[in-house]
Amino acid sequence: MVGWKKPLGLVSALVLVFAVLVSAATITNVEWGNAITQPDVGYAADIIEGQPAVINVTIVKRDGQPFAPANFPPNVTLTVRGKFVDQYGNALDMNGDGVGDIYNFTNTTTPGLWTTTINISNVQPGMYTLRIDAVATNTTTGAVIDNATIEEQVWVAGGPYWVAIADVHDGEQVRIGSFNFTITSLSDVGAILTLPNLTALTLTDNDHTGILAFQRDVTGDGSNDWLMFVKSTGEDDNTVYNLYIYSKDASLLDKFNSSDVDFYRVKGDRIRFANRIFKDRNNYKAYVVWDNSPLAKLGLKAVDYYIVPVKGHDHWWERGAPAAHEDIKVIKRTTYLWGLFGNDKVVYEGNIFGKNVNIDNVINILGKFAGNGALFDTRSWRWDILRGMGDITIPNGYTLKSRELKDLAIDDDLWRGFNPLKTDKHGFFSESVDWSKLLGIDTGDESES
Ligand SMILES: [Ca+2]
Ligand SMILES: [Ca+2]
Ligand SMILES: [Ca+2]
Repeated sequence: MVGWKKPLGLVSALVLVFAVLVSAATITNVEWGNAITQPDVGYAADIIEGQPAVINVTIVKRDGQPFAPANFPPNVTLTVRGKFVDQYGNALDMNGDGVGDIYNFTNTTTPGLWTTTINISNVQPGMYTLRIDAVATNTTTGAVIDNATIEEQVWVAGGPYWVAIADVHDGEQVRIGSFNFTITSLSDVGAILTLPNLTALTLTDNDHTGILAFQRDVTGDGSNDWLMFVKSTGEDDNTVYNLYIYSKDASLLDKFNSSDVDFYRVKGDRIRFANRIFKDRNNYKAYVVWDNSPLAKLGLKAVDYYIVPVKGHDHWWERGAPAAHEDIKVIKRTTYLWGLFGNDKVVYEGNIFGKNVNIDNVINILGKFAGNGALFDTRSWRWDILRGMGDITIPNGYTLKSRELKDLAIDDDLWRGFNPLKTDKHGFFSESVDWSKLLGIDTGDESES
């Protein structure tokens, strides 16, 4: 008798484990059609209100077969439903009619593949949780015989055009076309804004989303646009707020005009050049921080810096949720005796959006502004940073020069001693930077955007 106990115990344990493993159906894959960005590690799917998005889910039943009517007895009905949920699991109203919305999936001709289209309108942009439930019910007994659930994070964008302004804070004035306001205070508690007519607008984060939102028509087309302060984590793990403005009006991107460029004198002898363009559609702009010290003027020794945006969509991308990417390179060019000796050195390479990048304690570069447009393409949809701007801070004793990136190659005024794009070798200058490649001049393999 004793001898039977152990094997029986083992068998029942195995049965239990097996039962747990196969107890429910599984949603094995969620695929988005025409989401503006696809979900990826660390990034949510990104959809736009007013633009229908397709969701395809692949579901297998508990025995591993496709979750399809043909694989169930005739008295079993299958339902697959999606809904955006609040913290209690209730369906949210995603089209402004006051009623929570359920999206019914239909099964396709591929067994186990279910599809639906969701249309969102009149919702505050932000992160939402989409819950999808697949249920197999015995219609005779009413019993659920199989089920699967999955939750997906989805960023809902408030329009196909938007701008992100990094790291806004108290005391800052924001200007968008004819609309402007001052950020009187901004913190976890909420924001107080001073509008043009000196009325105060108070925003609170009652729903604890880290988003403070309000609506105004900032583009002047008669339709409201969304303005949102989104809490984020800065370079030093500090709390920063990025301002997002969403619109269905393409003119939004042009409301941030470079003619609004500001110069500020900051601490000591430093000067900040605000809102300088790095990228405007397919035009990229480079900046030269030109040494004006007495030694440099005499041609004895000069240290100049070249701030070069890296061309291509791979370097100017945006993922909807708070994540923009703007790549630059900074080359330090040291020249002696009018360029007879010297060297080039890459001193920074990477993203500047939302960062205040310190170069040699000489220059600070903050990627401040990303103007995005949704590109609807038959092959892929994506956000493109159409316009990228930033603040460049340099010391007194330097001059900031700017040129179209392509003109660096032809403009000798921007080079001390000699133009390395025209001359391979000069005196004892040690070549360490491939300028042509850097500027995308001679290689045919640059990705275009
Ligand atoms: Ca509704
Ligand atoms: Ca909120
Ligand atoms: Ca508008």
